[in-house]
Amino acid sequence: MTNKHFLAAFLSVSLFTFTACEKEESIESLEENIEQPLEEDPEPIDFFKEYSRPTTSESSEYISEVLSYRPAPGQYINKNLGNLDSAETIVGGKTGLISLGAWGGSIIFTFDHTVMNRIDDNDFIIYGNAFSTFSEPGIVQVSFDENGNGVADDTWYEIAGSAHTKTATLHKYKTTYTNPKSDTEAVTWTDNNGSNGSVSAGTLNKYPLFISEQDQVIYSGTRLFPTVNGTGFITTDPLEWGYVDNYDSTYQENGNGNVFDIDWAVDTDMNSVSLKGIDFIKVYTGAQLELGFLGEMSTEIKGAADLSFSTNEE
Ligand SMILES: [Ca+2]
Ligand SMILES: [Ca+2]
Ligand SMILES: [Ca+2]
Repeated sequence: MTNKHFLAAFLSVSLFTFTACEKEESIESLEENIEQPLEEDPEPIDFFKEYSRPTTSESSEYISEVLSYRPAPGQYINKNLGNLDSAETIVGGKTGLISLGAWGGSIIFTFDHTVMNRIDDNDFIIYGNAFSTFSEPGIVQVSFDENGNGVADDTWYEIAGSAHTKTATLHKYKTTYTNPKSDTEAVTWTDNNGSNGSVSAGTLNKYPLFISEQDQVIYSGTRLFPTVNGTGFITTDPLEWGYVDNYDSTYQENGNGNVFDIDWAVDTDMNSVSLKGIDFIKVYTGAQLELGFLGEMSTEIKGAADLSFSTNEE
């Protein structure tokens, strides 16, 4: 091979290598171009867009259905104020009445649409039977039907009212009620805080009929400690805001109801959560108190409404 030939061969090899490299690079950059859209995060599923139920001209501002009624022991729960028929009276208006019994007794209801979280505004109202000297605060939880199955089996978020940050308030609280298997005996309870007590009001008390075959029932949630005054003539002080059946500062002007902002919802560790709207509302009695002849402190509900329907708001 002459020097000339060698040079020519060397150049052609180099040229080939160079071209090959260039080709490789261009294949790589092509691949990059192809892969790029795949590397991006897939569009996250907007569960709210997917599953929220919009309001239509047929929609009602009031409760459309009671999904669950699980009262705690109490004087009314197996009587006129405590059966499923009375639970149904809170549907479609605000003149029904249902009693939830002692601490932890609950009801879950829904509307025929998703209740939207209005910006910087209250979103729904729950009507109770409190009066100025007598409040029986109930705690509210809200939930969005995030799996779209129409069932309240999704994450619950509690509305953290004014008393939720008080030191006396017990979070992640649990109470076990034991079935006395007798209509005339008090229903005893123990809690996860080492306390115990009973729900008793003469012969009126009964263990919830819906679990009359069950030896025990456990309820969990947050326990509030409202102030009770007097022994004979008993009065109870309202909590500041954020509870049902509670004579707070706007209760009367709101037509005997308590207003709620979905923005008050928190997770189980009391961190604020952001919800666009909710499908299910749960209310449970927030206190465990014996009030002499009045019996147990028990939250009552007369109905609930979506505030976005109100035309004459202040
Ligand atoms: Ca709101
Ligand atoms: Ca669901
Ligand atoms: Ca009441």
